[in-house]
Amino acid sequence: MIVFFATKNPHKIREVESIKPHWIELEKLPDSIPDAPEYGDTFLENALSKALFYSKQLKAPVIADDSGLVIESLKGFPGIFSSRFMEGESYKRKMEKILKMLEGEKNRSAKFICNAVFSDVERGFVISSKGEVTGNIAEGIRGSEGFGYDPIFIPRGFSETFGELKEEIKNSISHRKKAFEKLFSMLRGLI
Ligand code: ITT
Repeated sequence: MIVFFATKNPHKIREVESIKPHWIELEKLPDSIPDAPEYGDTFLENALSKALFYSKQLKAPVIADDSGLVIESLKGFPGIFSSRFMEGESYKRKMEKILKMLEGEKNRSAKFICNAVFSDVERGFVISSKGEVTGNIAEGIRGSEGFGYDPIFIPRGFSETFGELKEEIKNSISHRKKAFEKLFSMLRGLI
């Protein structure tokens, strides 16, 4: 089954390429397509709006992912603003800012959340799933694997950050892995 991945983030495509089953073939969005609106208050609302917007535009099955880093002692920040926080600045600057906000904080608990959505306006159905990976925010920026906030996130059970762990390890335990594994398995039962 050919499915468009409604994302402009190449790192997400790389990860889902390695997570997806063989019967799913991922197609990139055409360059000419406008950006989907992202006005939701939750990861689910944003994932739904991306998937529905592109599936209507393309008249084809689409998957979308809305995800982010949720830090307990910052009341869930950056959360749905993970990408938009300090927009235009490098992730190094964004991570430095977060580490500064956590200076002296003992509670470093955090999680990555991913809401994945499949939408097919022609067949007339939408399904969604959620994945989380819990862990802690490191004391410094470590490693260059992955993307975004990976170099400051230590998944539970490990001492390395996602920036230090090999991509196969991240892709076997991540929020994205859990969300898309469930999504594809539900989809398998429906088509
Ligand atoms: P699309 O909307 O085009 O998919 P985006 O990167 O803007 O791309 P989101 O709105 O879902 O996507 O924002 C996700 C942000 O959350 C992402 O840019 C990172 O800053 C952070 N994030 C999500 N998953 C992550 C991961 O696996 N590792 C590190 N950071 C992640």
